Amino acid sequence: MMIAAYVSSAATALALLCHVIAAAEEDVVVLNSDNDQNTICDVNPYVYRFDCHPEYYSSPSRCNNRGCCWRDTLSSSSSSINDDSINTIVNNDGKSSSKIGRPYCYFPVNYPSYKVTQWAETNYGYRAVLIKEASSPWPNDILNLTLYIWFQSQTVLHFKIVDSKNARYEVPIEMPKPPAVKPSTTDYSVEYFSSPFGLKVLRKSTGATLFNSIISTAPLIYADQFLQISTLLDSPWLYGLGENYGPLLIDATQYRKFTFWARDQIPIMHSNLYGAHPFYMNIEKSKEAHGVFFLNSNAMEVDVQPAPALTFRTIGGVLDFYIFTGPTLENVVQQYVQTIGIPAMPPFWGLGFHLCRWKYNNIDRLKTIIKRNKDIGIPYDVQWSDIDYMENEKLWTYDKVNYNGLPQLIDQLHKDTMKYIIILDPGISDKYPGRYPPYDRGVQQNVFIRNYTGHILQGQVWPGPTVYPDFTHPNATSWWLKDAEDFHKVLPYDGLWIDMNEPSNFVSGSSVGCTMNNLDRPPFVPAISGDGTLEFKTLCGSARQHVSTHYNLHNMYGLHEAMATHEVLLKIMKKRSLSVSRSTFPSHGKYGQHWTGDVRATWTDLYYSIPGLLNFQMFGIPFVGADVCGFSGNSNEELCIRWTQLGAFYPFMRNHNDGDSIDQDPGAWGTSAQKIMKEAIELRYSLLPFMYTQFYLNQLDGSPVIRPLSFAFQADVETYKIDKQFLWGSSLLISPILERGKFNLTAYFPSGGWYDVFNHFKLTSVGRYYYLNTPLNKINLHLREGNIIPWQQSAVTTAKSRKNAINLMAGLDTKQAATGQLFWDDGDSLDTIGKKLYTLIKFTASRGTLYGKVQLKGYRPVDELRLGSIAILGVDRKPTTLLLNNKTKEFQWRDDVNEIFITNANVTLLEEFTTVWI
Ligand code: MIG
Repeated sequence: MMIAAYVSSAATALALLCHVIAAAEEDVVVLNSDNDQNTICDVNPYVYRFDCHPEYYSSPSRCNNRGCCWRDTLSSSSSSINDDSINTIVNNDGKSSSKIGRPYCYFPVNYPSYKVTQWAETNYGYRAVLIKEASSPWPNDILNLTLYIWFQSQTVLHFKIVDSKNARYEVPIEMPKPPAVKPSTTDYSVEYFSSPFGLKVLRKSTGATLFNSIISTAPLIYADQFLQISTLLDSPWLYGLGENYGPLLIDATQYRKFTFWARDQIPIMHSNLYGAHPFYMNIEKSKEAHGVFFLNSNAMEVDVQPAPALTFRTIGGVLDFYIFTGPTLENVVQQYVQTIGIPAMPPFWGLGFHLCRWKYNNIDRLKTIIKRNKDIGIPYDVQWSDIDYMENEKLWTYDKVNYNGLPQLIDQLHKDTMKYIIILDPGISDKYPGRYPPYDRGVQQNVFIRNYTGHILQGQVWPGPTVYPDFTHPNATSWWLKDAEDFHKVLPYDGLWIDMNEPSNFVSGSSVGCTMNNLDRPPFVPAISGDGTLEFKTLCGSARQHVSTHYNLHNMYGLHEAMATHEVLLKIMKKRSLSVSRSTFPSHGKYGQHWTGDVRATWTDLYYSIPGLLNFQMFGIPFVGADVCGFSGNSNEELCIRWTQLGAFYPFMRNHNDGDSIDQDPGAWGTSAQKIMKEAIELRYSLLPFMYTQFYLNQLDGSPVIRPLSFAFQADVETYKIDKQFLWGSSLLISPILERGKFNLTAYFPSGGWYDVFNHFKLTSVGRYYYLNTPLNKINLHLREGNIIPWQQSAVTTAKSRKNAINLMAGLDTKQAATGQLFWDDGDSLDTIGKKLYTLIKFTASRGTLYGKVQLKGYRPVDELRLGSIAILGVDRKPTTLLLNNKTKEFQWRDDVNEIFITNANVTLLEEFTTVWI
């Protein structure tokens, strides 16, 4: 492969490469070094043209002023890569679109850039000095940089490029600083190019590219408010770069721009959404995988182009990267999640069914809805209240007129072993000074965000004029706690829902607008949605928070609110709880959960909910769901049925919709729809022991709880793009219907045996698509051979279903073997894993036996963990005798599917048990 890298003199460059291996000769295209405009602009194939004018309105003269090359026609020597030959599209209204094509204005080779003047080995890795002589076209260029490279572990490399002279803003989250390891022990090696500076990280075993900025046509730019670095990818297969709406696989044979700026934005394609997660994974040509995390919280964009390459372009902070070597996708996620933080363990009840809507408007309506769903026996753990429970939308109040009797209703829910969650918005009304303690105390304790002039910034949200807590302020958590505690005595909620925390603002910037300073009018704004300003529908960048400016901290507003909320909930509940947030940032999973916001009640949104949730598995927020049946617009019976069937497999299942659409709770539909929805939710409840065990596994190493097929079948390229099916753990395959009027499906089955969970027939695939008949009441669910699933009968709440016997379904593989496990604790105590207050049972089937071994017996409930039925699927021949714990036990045999079925083993799982069939 050709890489457009350029050296004016290969010999000088090589002389500087003292401690590291030189970039391999064959990677370097040495062009003529005369500075002839045509030669240096002759960048071919054109996929190596990197955008030199990412702002709106590029033109030949603007391009020329930057010393860049302008070509608006295809070069004759272009490759055949599909290209729509357009520059950043400028819409009629002058707004940019993030759909991009080949740039017209691009960097020539030999564009002024940094030179490595020192390269030193240190006890943690390397330290280098990068110097540049000429300034870039962006103001306040920083000419003297220091590069640090830390060999953090065998699989994690960390590098950072900072201003050598002045400290700059860095993301204030806690990152592990493990002692460095010896270069000889790492999976990666590092190379650099000295002029122009470029850094390359390779996989030692294969030479695959993990990071490579040695690109002569993509100079490093490091100005105060414009920092850019490009990297070549090993292959066009990409995952990540969220929060986004679209397919799972990002195809880097196409041009694409991703933007990162937390925004109250209905999920649509090519737009920045509620959260920012600058993390991607790249599956290499050899099918191994690595990940790259850009630790930066400023507004940014990432260009994808078919070199294939990525360009990170941010407007603040420093360049701070982590590289994870995998080599499996699963390993990459584990390494990333362990770096940003293992998620909070959810309470067991959180896995139950949640019901919500905006504008029940009064308690009678709320009671009616609760009743009609309970009356038809919907398993139902959690009722939520949206903003209409509040008095004039004021935080920490409830409407004593329309919701008269709400505390009593919550008591009743609790008696019925249900839970209750309320919404909170960050905006605090400033309309009632002297009469509204959350505001008055907030002013006293100085916790509100201030504007540039030092006055409290006023915006506008539901209650009208509002001010915004600065959750980075040292007083903020205790201020938040006081109201949360007092209010909990009034309305004993069990969890909190933190909405609007991008933060959202109905007036842009503030009620008096923003300034014209460089934080509100930076020299460059990424192609974010809205009117091209940072403050659109949020606060001014120039606003001041305790730790830094809002310009720097904006993307972390939701994270900081979640941190405070998590702490508050711990203090009040002294148990596990939920704080479900709309805006998120890396490390959020440690403090809370997420839902994907205002999805529409459409089939398209039903589909994209899958890649959406799969992405958050990679971002370390495994407890995530989309609003079942859709949030905005009227749902309809068929859509709501299919959404409930899919939602039954979301880690977080909540039916919620907006105030102006028709009712969509299960009880709202016709009786046959109700029945199908009930069956879907019952199926979910019956599988919760298995799902809960996935959350335990997530605690151990950050593994996802649901997975794309590619995670379990990385050798099979066909799986890379599959995002209409997914796995629970790595053993249950969900193949939902995602289209209207469709009653059959072609679903992919990776190579191996798959048992239909309902009829127990085995499908043996060589890795191809199969046709599945799927009438309206059917869910396609397959158990991968070699796995044992614990499950139990559903009940109306998880508190009740937890008491039911644990049943086992074992799908034997061709060697008559299978394994599985069950994690069990009381469901909501803190740190049961650390304190060993749990029970873990491993199940093994092998050559005519199936047994359970207790690994740890830290939780010994008297009324739980009885072993009920056992189904053993795919047994090679009909046994004559079956022994359970050495005693003959009656069993049934199904000849058509070769299945042993024991109706009720009736032994405790707290002791070892053995089944033998002869
Ligand atoms: O401006 O609280 O995403 O779930 O129902 C809308 C009302 C505010 C947005 C949330 C949605 C919630 C709604 N909220």
